[in-house]
Amino acid sequence: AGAGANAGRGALIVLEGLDRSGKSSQCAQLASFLETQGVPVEAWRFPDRTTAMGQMISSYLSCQTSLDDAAIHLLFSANRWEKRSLMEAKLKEGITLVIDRYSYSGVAFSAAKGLALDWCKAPEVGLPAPDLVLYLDISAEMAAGRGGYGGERYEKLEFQKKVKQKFKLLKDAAWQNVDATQSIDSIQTVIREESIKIVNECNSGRQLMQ
Ligand code: DGP
Ligand code: NA
Ligand code: NA
Repeated sequence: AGAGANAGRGALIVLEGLDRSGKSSQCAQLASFLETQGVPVEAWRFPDRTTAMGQMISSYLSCQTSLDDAAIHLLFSANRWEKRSLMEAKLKEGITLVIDRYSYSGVAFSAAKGLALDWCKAPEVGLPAPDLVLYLDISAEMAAGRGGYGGERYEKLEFQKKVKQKFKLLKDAAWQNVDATQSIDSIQTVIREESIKIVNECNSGRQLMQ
């Protein structure tokens, strides 16, 4: 089904979690599933490393450059803002967006460095509000035990423990905890059920929140 077949708007679905929580493969599987159901869908991720700002972020994450904690925080946020009008346009057209990380990572990772939570939240205010946040809940120890930390800046057990503490402070009305210690298939089943519900709600005409 094309976007034209869609009566309402697309849903903004965000997957969040620690590094190695399994988000990226769950996002890809969810987007493919929705496609098979005839839902117009795109899979996105933040940071979007393809833009000029995204390249600066990527260079910071791979430790090729250093940046002040506040400056990199604002750069991550700006990387979401530069996609705002496109996000809004897609949702209005009826396209559902499945996004690997969003403002919640933005706040949790910077607050884990010791920046004040409210200061970290401020630049995120006004970005499109997610309809559903699926938080893949796993301990930092278990995520680290899966191996494959790629050696990027934040991929260290002690830091991930702090990030997890901050994520716990960010639960809002759209937030759903998903037990990410289950099998990949069981996690995907839960994610599909929750996503289909929200896609149908949005499709049936609820207006895009400003
Ligand atoms: P990913 O490409 O999803 O593996 O994310 C790269 C790393 O950057 C990962 O450790 C999570 C972190 N991250 C993602 N978004 C933000 C953000 O907005 N702010 C900060 N400080 N870190 C972020
Ligand atoms: Na990562
Ligand atoms: Na990832």
